[in-house]
Amino acid sequence: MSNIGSYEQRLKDFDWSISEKELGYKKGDNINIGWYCTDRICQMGNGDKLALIHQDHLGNVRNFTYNDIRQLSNTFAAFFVKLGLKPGERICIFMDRVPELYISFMGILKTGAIAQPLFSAFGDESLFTRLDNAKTSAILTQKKHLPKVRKILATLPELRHIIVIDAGDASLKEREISFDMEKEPRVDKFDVYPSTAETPSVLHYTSGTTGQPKGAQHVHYSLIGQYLTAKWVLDLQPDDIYWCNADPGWVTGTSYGIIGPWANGITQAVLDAGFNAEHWYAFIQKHKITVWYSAPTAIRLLMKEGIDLVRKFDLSSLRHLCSVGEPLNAEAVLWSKEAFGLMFHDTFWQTETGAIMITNFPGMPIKPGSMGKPFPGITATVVDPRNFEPVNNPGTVGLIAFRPGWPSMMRSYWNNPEVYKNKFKNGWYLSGDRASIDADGYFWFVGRDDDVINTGGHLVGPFEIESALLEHPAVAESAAIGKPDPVNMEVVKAFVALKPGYQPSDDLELEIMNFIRKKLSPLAMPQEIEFVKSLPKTRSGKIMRRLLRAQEWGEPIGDISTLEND
Ligand code: 6R9
Repeated sequence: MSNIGSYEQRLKDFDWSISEKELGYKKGDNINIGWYCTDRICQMGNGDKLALIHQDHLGNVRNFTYNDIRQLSNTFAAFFVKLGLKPGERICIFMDRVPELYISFMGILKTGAIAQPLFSAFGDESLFTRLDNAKTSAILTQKKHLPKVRKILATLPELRHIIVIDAGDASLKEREISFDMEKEPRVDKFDVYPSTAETPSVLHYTSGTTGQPKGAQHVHYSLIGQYLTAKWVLDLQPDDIYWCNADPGWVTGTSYGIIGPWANGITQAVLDAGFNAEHWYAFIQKHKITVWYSAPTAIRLLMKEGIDLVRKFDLSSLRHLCSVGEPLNAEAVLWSKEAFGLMFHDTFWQTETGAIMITNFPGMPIKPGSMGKPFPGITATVVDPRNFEPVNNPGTVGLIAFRPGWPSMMRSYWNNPEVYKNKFKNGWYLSGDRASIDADGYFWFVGRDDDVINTGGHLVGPFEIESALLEHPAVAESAAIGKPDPVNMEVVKAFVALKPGYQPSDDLELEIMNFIRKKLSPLAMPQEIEFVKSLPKTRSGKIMRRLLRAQEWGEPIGDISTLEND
């Protein structure tokens, strides 16, 4: 039996107080995510339970119990206080996925400071923009990333402390200080900052389509949403071994790679290594992963490696699979059923929403290619872009909109109230994505608003074109964009990366065109297919269609600081 039970019943009875009650929280109480994810689990008698199974890129495994992460996060917190860091100050986490990342995140929250996680793969410029924007006071990092911090230090006067977690004998410079979590005397008791619902917790940067990246500012009350969505959507149960393969530089890696599972007292496994299908399957097999939260880009890379590889491993521990970050094409859902005997459950949400908003719930019939239905307590619709009124017509495409007021919603964009205000129209929060809703209430993703193609006045979403392309056996990845056309304003152009064993050729292009002609309307048919080795993606695995588009139009490419380039 899944945690959510009957979706219909939950919809009827729903109130966020369900989550509050389970967490023992009442309006006006103190609520500190750091305490809830560590101390509370120990108080409930689970101090000896494994909180973190950590595997590094060499295959070394280290285990941490809830009591370990409670004490070690206290140790971090006490150190931050000793340094003079105050509640509300921003402390950046700039580390690979080492245990210190996960544990210091809790330590920061316990002091009332704001955690600012960033991808350790960022170069010095991307790092600078975000530290400068947030006026960050301290940064936690590893020796290997120190040169990037040193390079920008002179222009960051507010950055008082550079905390190096693995300095060893390395000689440190001005403002740098060593802190080795394992060597410090453990702090058993720490007075957790008495944060309340609206106390800021996490500052998560999202890459804007143009200009500066925006920092979505969250609060401790977000826990109410993250806890319950982790329980009902990811279906986390006491004996699960859960794996979220997202880096905490991306919101998925914090909301569901730290807070969600730990607030539920679940054992989670972390693999600090890049994508490699064989290593990933071996990781699932070794740790007997039961629940896996992944992303379409990763799933498509696994598909590219083929099903024979899957068969070399015993993956029978898997019980529930979820996906986020990009539209999950029907073909990928059907493939996962064949490969793992389980369908990936799509989940839709954003840095700004803080938690899952629309999803295929455990036990609910999945319509492959659909994102599913709103989480109970979330009022979701699609609105007409002209008047921001709900379209109320099955199949009509509009802008995905949510009624503000859910617990984990961002409270502002850091230093950017104007852009924040612009996200709201006619009483709705606008996600910036397009979708339609069918007669059964299932949401169908169309594309990001900026990525929609306008051909002769008709709007075509890239997802339907890409989904059709991905059904062809030669196609591993695809991106559809609008390219300039003197008659139709835009026509569709598709970029395609092929699976191993296929070579680009005119014949193959023709064959793919003929294949998709039967699936797409004439308007959505690409005029051109360009074969590429791979597609430009963000560090969170999102295809950067606007980069391909800008190249096609000869326009400036905008902010590409989150571009994956290794
Ligand atoms: C959690 C996260 C948000 C944007 C969002 C949309 C895209 C996310 C999706 C999806 C189609 C899904 N997106 N989930 N598109 N289907 N299931 O990804 O946050 O990095 O802020 O990105 O990602 O375009 O607006 P974030």
